[in-house]
Amino acid sequence: MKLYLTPGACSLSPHIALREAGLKFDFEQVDLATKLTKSGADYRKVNPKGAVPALQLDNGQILTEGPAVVQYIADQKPDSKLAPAAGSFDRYRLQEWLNYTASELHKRFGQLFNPAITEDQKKATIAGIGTELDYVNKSLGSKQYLLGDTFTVADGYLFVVLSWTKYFGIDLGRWSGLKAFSDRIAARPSVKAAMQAEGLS
Ligand SMILES: N[C@@H](CCC(=O)N[C@@H](CS)C(=O)NCC(=O)O)C(=O)O
Repeated sequence: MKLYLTPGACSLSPHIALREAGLKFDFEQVDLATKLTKSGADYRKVNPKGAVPALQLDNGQILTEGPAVVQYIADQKPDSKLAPAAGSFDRYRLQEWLNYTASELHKRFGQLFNPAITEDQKKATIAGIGTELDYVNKSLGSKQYLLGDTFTVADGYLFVVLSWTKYFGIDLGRWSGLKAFSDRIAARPSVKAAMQAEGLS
């Protein structure tokens, strides 16, 4: 398998999942500004949407959309428990978190990464993220991970999105549960290895 990624972007989530699952994979960096891969290839030929992540399977198929990619990875190694069994109620709980992270949190951060954002829009977006993080912090409560005692791909994705707070002066310390969660995930060997491989540590 080959993962197309951009250091520190949402592609870090499937990168962590691949390492958690212990799967064999290569990766190639994508420059999101030029849409060129590190080897100079046109990334739009891999993913016409131009966004990372994209996972190229050994049979040549390309899978995109982070929540789908991480579930695919998890299902390659069911014993890793990175995702509850398909069809179980907990699997829908996982999808609930993946979808919330993608469509609410990730999307809102995406607006902040847009250089054309005005100061007023930025303030409103940061306030909206704050309200969402209040909700996530409360839902997490005293649990170690979003689904309870077991790390899943939803935790890896939330960790990556939370890591973007530092770029916009959002103090994660405001939410003690989320700060502890983030520190807990950052200490996992797979996360350290993925971050090192992406040149982030
Ligand atoms: N819907 C996609 C969105 C992925 C996404 O927003 N990727 C960002 C990096 S975190 C990106 O590649 N942005 C550049 C672009 O879309 O041109 C998914 O969930 O995988």
